Amino acid sequence: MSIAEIHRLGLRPGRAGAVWFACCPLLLAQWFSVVQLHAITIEVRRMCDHIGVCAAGDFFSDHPQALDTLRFATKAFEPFADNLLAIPSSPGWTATFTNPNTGKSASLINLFVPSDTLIIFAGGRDFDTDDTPAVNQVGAAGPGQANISLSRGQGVIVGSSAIDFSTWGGAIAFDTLSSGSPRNWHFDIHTPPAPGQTDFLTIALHELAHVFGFGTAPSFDNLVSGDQFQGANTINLTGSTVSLGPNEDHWASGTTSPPYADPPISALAAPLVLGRRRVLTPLDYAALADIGWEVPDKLLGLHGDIDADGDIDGRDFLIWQRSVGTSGVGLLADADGSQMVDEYDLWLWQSNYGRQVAGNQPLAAVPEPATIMSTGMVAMALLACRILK
Ligand SMILES: [Ca+2]
Ligand SMILES: [Ca+2]
Ligand SMILES: [Ca+2]
Ligand SMILES: [Ca+2]
Ligand SMILES: [Zn+2]
Repeated sequence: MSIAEIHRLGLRPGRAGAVWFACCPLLLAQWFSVVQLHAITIEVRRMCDHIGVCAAGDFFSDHPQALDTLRFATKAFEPFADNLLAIPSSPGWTATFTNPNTGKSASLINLFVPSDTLIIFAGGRDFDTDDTPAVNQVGAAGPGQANISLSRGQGVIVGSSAIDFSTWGGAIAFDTLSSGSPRNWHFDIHTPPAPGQTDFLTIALHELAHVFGFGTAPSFDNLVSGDQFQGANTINLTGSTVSLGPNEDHWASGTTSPPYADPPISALAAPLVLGRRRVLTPLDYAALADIGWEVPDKLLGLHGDIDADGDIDGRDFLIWQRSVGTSGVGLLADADGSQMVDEYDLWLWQSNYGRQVAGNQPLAAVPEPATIMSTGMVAMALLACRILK
């Protein structure tokens, strides 16, 4: 089994894998039976590893949890079913990107990029040194550039007729200092940030969306008219065009997503607020579909509603519990359409627990509160098995 396949399963060699095996031995047989899946792989490389110096003062060295949380965030994009051609190392090409540790341009000769894979270089720096006066920026990212066509089989991706998007990958950077002191990052994926903390998962999801072309791709720009985004999937979800903020590269401040009764604010509605978690909503996925990504239908509706009855409750969890570890097409408990039932589906369920679709009429036979509580406790126990320390 290749490292790429291990990464898709959210398992990594070494201690984290050993924790999983100890908790869940029955999953092993299913784990090894995983075959060809139609999804993409995102390979995260620490910039400090790339240059060979990971030491104190480097963002990812100073924050050992950051890499696991960033890799978790990439799972929000890995269900995309695009077929991306490999970029061989032979043609003599140059990849360029913004070095996340310095803000300066960096280049690589003949980077090999496997099929259906994006490579993202990750690092950190103090953005206050980039901007005068300081604007309290917490992250930055963008797709990589190249001196060759990067369409990777996705058709027209540049210019005024671009209707799709592709890239070899890109770079993502996180802020190290806030007014000269270490920024108070929150890395845990299962708990919200405390007041004043910067939620790493929120920023990672936001910045990764920029790598995937939100606000950065020609196919995004081609769907902007005035300050309105007018992609077909977006209009289908919201019933109208959606307002963008200044520079037309984020949603307008406070933009929420259907179809929830209590609609959440998107992680792509700048500015992001300290002490809050924002994740990708159906609206964000609709825009990513509009700019050319093959987004599973499940991500365009209520997230975590495994039995598709309009709410996220204990019943959804019980279905997940019965099929965790399985893979294939059309699995009910595969909440994100990744063709695997895994801990990311559980996280989608957990982080949307209690929500329901707008106008939903609760069914008569709702679980008793005690049942819900015990279900939640089971979920937490399973999560404890899987949290990668
Ligand atoms: Ca800073
Ligand atoms: Ca595409
Ligand atoms: Ca449900
Ligand atoms: Ca899944
Ligand atoms: Zn942004």
